[in-house]
Amino acid sequence: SSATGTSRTFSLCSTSRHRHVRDCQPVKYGNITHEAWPGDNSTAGPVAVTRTFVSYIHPEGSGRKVIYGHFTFVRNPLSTFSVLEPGGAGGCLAQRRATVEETAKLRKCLVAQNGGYFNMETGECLGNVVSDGKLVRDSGGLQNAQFGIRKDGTMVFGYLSEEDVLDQSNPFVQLVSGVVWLLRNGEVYINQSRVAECGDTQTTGTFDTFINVISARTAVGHDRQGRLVLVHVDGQTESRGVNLWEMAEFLKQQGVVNAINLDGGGSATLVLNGTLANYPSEHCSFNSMWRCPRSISTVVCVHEP
Ligand code: M6P
Repeated sequence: SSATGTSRTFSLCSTSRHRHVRDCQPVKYGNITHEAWPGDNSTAGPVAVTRTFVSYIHPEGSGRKVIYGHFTFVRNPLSTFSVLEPGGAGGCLAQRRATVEETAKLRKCLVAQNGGYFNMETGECLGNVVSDGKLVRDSGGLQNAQFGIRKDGTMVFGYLSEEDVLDQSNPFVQLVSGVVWLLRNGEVYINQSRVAECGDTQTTGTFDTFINVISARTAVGHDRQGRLVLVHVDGQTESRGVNLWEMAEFLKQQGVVNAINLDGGGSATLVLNGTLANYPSEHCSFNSMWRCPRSISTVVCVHEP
Protein backbone atom coordinates (compact mmCIF):
# COMPACT_ATOMS: atom_id res chain seq x y z
CA SER A 1 0.00 0.00 0.00
CA SER A 2 1.65 3.29 1.02
CA ALA A 3 -0.85 4.51 -1.52
CA THR A 4 -2.05 8.07 -1.65
CA GLY A 5 -5.74 8.75 -1.88
CA THR A 6 -7.57 6.67 -4.42
CA SER A 7 -5.63 3.56 -5.17
CA ARG A 8 -3.47 3.22 -8.23
CA THR A 9 -3.16 -0.53 -8.18
CA PHE A 10 -4.42 -0.93 -11.73
CA SER A 11 -2.76 2.08 -13.32
CA LEU A 12 0.51 0.26 -12.83
CA CYS A 13 -0.44 -2.17 -15.59
CA SER A 14 0.42 0.49 -18.17
CA THR A 15 3.92 1.06 -16.83
CA SER A 16 4.74 -2.59 -16.27
CA ARG A 17 4.65 -3.16 -20.04
CA HIS A 18 7.78 -1.03 -20.33
CA ARG A 19 9.71 -3.16 -17.88
CA HIS A 20 11.07 -6.64 -18.06
CA VAL A 21 8.10 -8.93 -17.58
CA ARG A 22 10.48 -11.22 -15.71
CA ASP A 23 10.31 -8.91 -12.64
CA CYS A 24 6.97 -10.25 -11.48
CA GLN A 25 7.38 -13.84 -12.61
CA PRO A 26 7.28 -16.19 -9.68
CA VAL A 27 10.21 -18.47 -8.84
CA LYS A 28 8.75 -21.85 -7.93
CA TYR A 29 11.82 -23.98 -7.27
CA GLY A 30 15.41 -23.80 -6.16
CA ASN A 31 17.61 -21.92 -3.81
CA ILE A 32 17.66 -18.19 -4.44
CA THR A 33 19.79 -15.62 -2.78
CA HIS A 34 19.21 -14.78 0.88
CA GLU A 35 21.12 -14.37 4.13
CA ALA A 36 20.72 -16.42 7.30
CA TRP A 37 21.77 -15.21 10.74
CA PRO A 38 21.37 -16.99 14.11
CA GLY A 39 18.80 -15.21 16.24
CA ASP A 40 19.84 -13.99 19.69
CA ASN A 41 18.73 -16.54 22.29
CA SER A 42 19.31 -14.67 25.55
CA THR A 43 16.76 -15.02 28.31
CA ALA A 44 17.81 -12.16 30.63
CA GLY A 45 16.63 -8.57 30.55
CA PRO A 46 13.66 -6.92 28.91
CA VAL A 47 12.19 -8.49 25.78
CA ALA A 48 12.43 -5.25 23.86
CA VAL A 49 13.97 -1.82 24.19
CA THR A 50 12.40 0.95 22.12
CA ARG A 51 14.45 4.10 21.52
CA THR A 52 13.24 7.41 20.13
CA PHE A 53 15.41 9.37 17.70
CA VAL A 54 15.34 12.88 16.28
CA SER A 55 18.21 12.91 13.80
CA TYR A 56 19.66 15.12 11.12
CA ILE A 57 20.48 13.46 7.86
CA HIS A 58 22.04 14.94 4.74
CA PRO A 59 19.96 14.34 1.62
CA GLU A 60 21.76 14.27 -1.72
CA GLY A 61 22.20 17.76 -3.14
CA SER A 62 20.82 19.73 -0.20
CA GLY A 63 21.73 20.69 3.37
CA ARG A 64 20.18 18.71 6.15
CA LYS A 65 16.79 17.58 7.31
CA VAL A 66 15.40 16.27 10.54
CA ILE A 67 13.81 12.83 10.77
CA TYR A 68 11.83 11.31 13.63
CA GLY A 69 11.15 7.73 14.61
CA HIS A 70 11.97 4.75 16.77
CA PHE A 71 14.21 1.69 16.84
CA THR A 72 13.14 -1.38 18.79
CA PHE A 73 15.79 -3.99 19.68
CA VAL A 74 14.37 -7.42 20.41
CA ARG A 75 16.15 -10.26 22.18
CA ASN A 76 15.35 -13.93 21.57
CA PRO A 77 13.13 -13.23 18.55
CA LEU A 78 12.24 -16.92 18.07
CA SER A 79 10.11 -16.78 21.23
CA THR A 80 9.25 -13.05 21.39
CA PHE A 81 8.36 -12.11 17.81
CA SER A 82 5.25 -12.93 15.79
CA VAL A 83 3.75 -11.97 12.46
CA LEU A 84 0.02 -11.45 13.10
CA GLU A 85 -2.95 -11.54 10.79
CA PRO A 86 -5.21 -8.46 10.88
CA GLY A 87 -7.70 -8.72 13.73
CA GLY A 88 -6.46 -12.17 14.73
CA ALA A 89 -6.16 -15.62 13.13
CA GLY A 90 -8.14 -15.92 9.89
CA GLY A 91 -7.78 -12.18 9.15
CA CYS A 92 -5.99 -12.70 5.85
CA LEU A 93 -8.56 -15.21 4.58
CA ALA A 94 -11.31 -12.77 5.60
CA GLN A 95 -9.38 -9.93 3.88
CA ARG A 96 -9.83 -8.05 7.12
CA ARG A 97 -8.21 -4.72 7.91
CA ALA A 98 -7.61 -3.57 11.46
CA THR A 99 -5.57 -0.92 13.21
CA VAL A 100 -2.26 -2.04 14.65
CA GLU A 101 -3.74 -1.24 18.09
CA GLU A 102 -6.62 -3.68 17.54
CA THR A 103 -4.41 -6.52 16.34
CA ALA A 104 -1.72 -5.87 18.96
CA LYS A 105 -4.21 -6.03 21.82
CA LEU A 106 -5.28 -9.58 20.92
CA ARG A 107 -1.72 -10.93 21.25
CA LYS A 108 -0.68 -8.59 24.11
CA CYS A 109 2.11 -7.09 22.02
CA LEU A 110 4.59 -4.93 23.92
CA VAL A 111 5.64 -3.37 20.64
CA ALA A 112 3.86 -3.63 17.30
CA GLN A 113 4.24 -2.10 13.85
CA ASN A 114 2.39 -2.54 10.58
CA GLY A 115 3.78 -5.42 8.55
CA GLY A 116 3.26 -6.61 4.99
CA TYR A 117 1.71 -4.94 1.96
CA PHE A 118 -1.95 -5.41 1.18
CA ASN A 119 -4.42 -4.57 -1.55
CA MET A 120 -5.95 -1.24 -0.55
CA GLU A 121 -9.29 -2.00 -2.32
CA THR A 122 -9.89 -5.58 -1.31
CA GLY A 123 -7.87 -5.89 1.91
CA GLU A 124 -6.08 -8.96 0.53
CA CYS A 125 -2.83 -9.76 2.34
CA LEU A 126 0.07 -9.76 -0.13
CA GLY A 127 3.26 -11.81 -0.18
CA ASN A 128 4.04 -14.74 2.08
CA VAL A 129 2.56 -14.88 5.56
CA VAL A 130 3.52 -17.42 8.22
CA SER A 131 2.12 -16.55 11.64
CA ASP A 132 3.13 -18.52 14.76
CA GLY A 133 3.91 -21.62 12.71
CA LYS A 134 0.80 -21.46 10.55
CA LEU A 135 1.21 -20.94 6.80
CA VAL A 136 -1.41 -18.28 6.12
CA ARG A 137 -0.50 -17.23 2.60
CA ASP A 138 1.93 -18.47 -0.01
CA SER A 139 2.74 -15.85 -2.65
CA GLY A 140 3.45 -18.59 -5.20
CA GLY A 141 7.12 -17.58 -5.41
CA LEU A 142 6.51 -13.94 -6.34
CA GLN A 143 9.81 -12.14 -5.83
CA ASN A 144 9.89 -9.59 -3.06
CA ALA A 145 12.13 -9.10 -0.01
CA GLN A 146 11.34 -11.58 2.75
CA PHE A 147 11.94 -11.74 6.46
CA GLY A 148 11.42 -14.99 8.28
CA ILE A 149 12.39 -16.95 11.38
CA ARG A 150 12.87 -20.70 11.10
CA LYS A 151 12.00 -23.28 13.72
CA ASP A 152 15.63 -23.45 14.91
CA GLY A 153 15.75 -19.65 15.44
CA THR A 154 17.63 -18.74 12.26
CA MET A 155 16.59 -15.39 10.81
CA VAL A 156 16.34 -15.24 7.03
CA PHE A 157 16.43 -12.06 4.93
CA GLY A 158 16.18 -11.88 1.16
CA TYR A 159 14.64 -13.90 -1.62
CA LEU A 160 12.90 -17.27 -1.45
CA SER A 161 11.41 -19.60 -4.01
CA GLU A 162 7.99 -21.07 -3.29
CA GLU A 163 9.76 -24.37 -2.57
CA ASP A 164 11.88 -22.58 0.11
CA VAL A 165 8.75 -21.14 1.71
CA LEU A 166 7.04 -24.52 1.88
CA ASP A 167 10.11 -26.58 2.87
CA GLN A 168 9.34 -28.54 6.04
CA SER A 169 12.87 -29.63 7.10
CA ASN A 170 13.44 -26.46 9.18
CA PRO A 171 10.20 -24.63 8.46
CA PHE A 172 9.45 -20.96 8.82
CA VAL A 173 7.53 -20.18 12.00
CA GLN A 174 7.21 -16.50 11.09
CA LEU A 175 7.40 -15.01 7.59
CA VAL A 176 6.44 -11.66 6.09
CA SER A 177 7.14 -10.00 2.73
CA GLY A 178 8.22 -6.44 2.11
CA VAL A 179 9.31 -4.57 -0.99
CA VAL A 180 13.07 -3.83 -1.36
CA TRP A 181 15.87 -5.57 0.49
CA LEU A 182 17.41 -2.43 1.99
CA LEU A 183 20.60 -3.83 3.48
CA ARG A 184 22.39 -7.04 2.69
CA ASN A 185 25.37 -7.91 4.92
CA GLY A 186 25.71 -4.26 5.89
CA GLU A 187 25.59 -2.92 2.34
CA VAL A 188 22.82 -1.05 0.54
CA TYR A 189 21.05 -3.52 -1.76
CA ILE A 190 18.54 -1.26 -3.50
CA ASN A 191 19.94 -1.39 -7.03
CA GLN A 192 19.86 -5.19 -6.92
CA SER A 193 16.31 -5.11 -5.50
CA ARG A 194 15.13 -2.93 -8.40
CA VAL A 195 16.12 -5.67 -10.79
CA ALA A 196 15.10 -8.69 -8.75
CA GLU A 197 11.76 -7.68 -7.26
CA CYS A 198 8.20 -7.26 -8.36
CA GLY A 199 7.56 -3.52 -8.11
CA ASP A 200 3.81 -3.96 -8.51
CA THR A 201 3.42 -5.14 -4.90
CA GLN A 202 3.49 -1.46 -3.92
CA THR A 203 1.08 1.12 -5.38
CA THR A 204 2.76 4.46 -4.66
CA GLY A 205 3.79 4.73 -8.34
CA THR A 206 6.47 3.21 -10.52
CA PHE A 207 9.05 1.13 -8.70
CA ASP A 208 11.57 3.98 -9.03
CA THR A 209 9.09 6.57 -7.73
CA PHE A 210 8.39 4.34 -4.76
CA ILE A 211 12.12 4.01 -4.01
CA ASN A 212 12.95 7.68 -4.49
CA VAL A 213 9.99 9.46 -2.88
CA ILE A 214 10.24 10.63 0.72
CA SER A 215 7.57 9.13 2.94
CA ALA A 216 6.94 7.43 6.25
CA ARG A 217 8.78 4.10 6.23
CA THR A 218 9.02 0.95 8.32
CA ALA A 219 11.58 -1.82 8.24
CA VAL A 220 12.66 -5.00 9.98
CA GLY A 221 16.29 -6.01 10.32
CA HIS A 222 18.87 -7.43 12.70
CA ASP A 223 22.09 -6.35 14.40
CA ARG A 224 25.36 -8.27 14.78
CA GLN A 225 24.18 -9.84 18.06
CA GLY A 226 21.23 -11.41 16.31
CA ARG A 227 18.73 -9.10 17.91
CA LEU A 228 15.77 -8.24 15.77
CA VAL A 229 15.45 -4.53 14.97
CA LEU A 230 12.12 -2.89 14.15
CA VAL A 231 12.33 0.63 12.74
CA HIS A 232 9.92 3.31 11.71
CA VAL A 233 10.50 6.81 10.40
CA ASP A 234 7.61 9.28 10.45
CA GLY A 235 6.71 11.08 7.23
CA GLN A 236 4.17 11.93 4.58
CA THR A 237 4.57 11.02 0.95
CA GLU A 238 6.39 13.79 -0.96
CA SER A 239 6.70 16.16 2.00
CA ARG A 240 8.33 14.51 5.04
CA GLY A 241 10.34 11.41 5.87
CA VAL A 242 12.90 9.45 3.92
CA ASN A 243 13.38 7.78 0.57
CA LEU A 244 14.63 4.21 0.58
CA TRP A 245 18.25 5.24 -0.06
CA GLU A 246 18.16 7.43 3.04
CA MET A 247 16.39 4.72 5.02
CA ALA A 248 19.02 2.12 4.08
CA GLU A 249 21.93 4.46 4.82
CA PHE A 250 20.45 5.44 8.19
CA LEU A 251 19.98 1.80 9.19
CA LYS A 252 23.50 0.97 8.04
CA GLN A 253 24.94 3.76 10.21
CA GLN A 254 23.07 2.34 13.20
CA GLY A 255 24.72 -1.06 12.79
CA VAL A 256 21.87 -2.93 11.13
CA VAL A 257 23.24 -5.83 9.08
CA ASN A 258 20.29 -7.04 6.97
CA ALA A 259 16.95 -5.26 6.63
CA ILE A 260 13.88 -5.29 4.43
CA ASN A 261 11.41 -2.47 3.83
CA LEU A 262 7.84 -3.09 5.03
CA ASP A 263 4.70 -1.11 4.21
CA GLY A 264 4.94 2.65 4.78
CA GLY A 265 3.18 5.90 3.95
CA GLY A 266 -0.18 6.18 5.69
CA SER A 267 0.24 2.57 6.88
CA ALA A 268 3.33 3.33 8.98
CA THR A 269 2.29 2.78 12.59
CA LEU A 270 4.05 2.10 15.89
CA VAL A 271 2.10 0.91 18.93
CA LEU A 272 3.84 0.72 22.33
CA ASN A 273 2.06 -1.06 25.16
CA GLY A 274 -1.27 -0.72 23.35
CA THR A 275 -0.90 2.99 22.59
CA LEU A 276 -0.20 4.72 19.29
CA ALA A 277 3.34 6.09 19.51
CA ASN A 278 4.09 7.65 16.10
CA TYR A 279 2.68 10.50 14.00
CA PRO A 280 0.74 8.80 11.21
CA SER A 281 0.39 10.64 7.89
CA GLU A 282 -3.19 9.44 7.49
CA HIS A 283 -5.80 12.14 8.19
CA CYS A 284 -8.78 11.23 10.34
CA SER A 285 -11.94 10.87 8.27
CA PHE A 286 -13.96 13.03 10.66
CA ASN A 287 -11.54 15.98 10.72
CA SER A 288 -8.26 16.37 8.85
CA MET A 289 -6.80 18.37 11.71
CA TRP A 290 -6.15 15.05 13.42
CA ARG A 291 -4.05 12.12 12.31
CA CYS A 292 -5.45 8.62 12.67
CA PRO A 293 -3.84 5.21 12.43
CA ARG A 294 -4.86 3.46 9.21
CA SER A 295 -6.56 0.08 9.28
CA ILE A 296 -3.92 -2.13 7.77
CA SER A 297 -3.21 -5.81 7.22
CA THR A 298 -0.52 -7.91 8.92
CA VAL A 299 1.38 -6.73 12.01
CA VAL A 300 4.86 -7.41 13.36
CA CYS A 301 4.53 -7.96 17.12
CA VAL A 302 6.95 -8.27 20.03
CA HIS A 303 5.56 -10.06 23.09
CA GLU A 304 6.59 -11.91 26.23
CA PRO A 305 7.98 -15.39 25.46
C1 M6P B 1 -4.37 9.14 1.75
C2 M6P B 1 -5.37 9.77 2.67
C3 M6P B 1 -4.74 10.94 3.44
C4 M6P B 1 -3.40 10.55 4.04
C5 M6P B 1 -2.51 9.83 3.07
C6 M6P B 1 -1.34 9.31 3.85
O1 M6P B 1 -4.08 10.05 0.77
O2 M6P B 1 -5.82 8.79 3.53
O3 M6P B 1 -5.60 11.34 4.47
O4 M6P B 1 -2.75 11.70 4.51
O5 M6P B 1 -3.19 8.78 2.46
O6 M6P B 1 -0.47 8.54 3.08
P1 M6P B 1 0.85 9.07 2.42
O7 M6P B 1 1.79 9.54 3.48
O8 M6P B 1 1.36 7.88 1.71
O9 M6P B 1 0.49 10.19 1.50
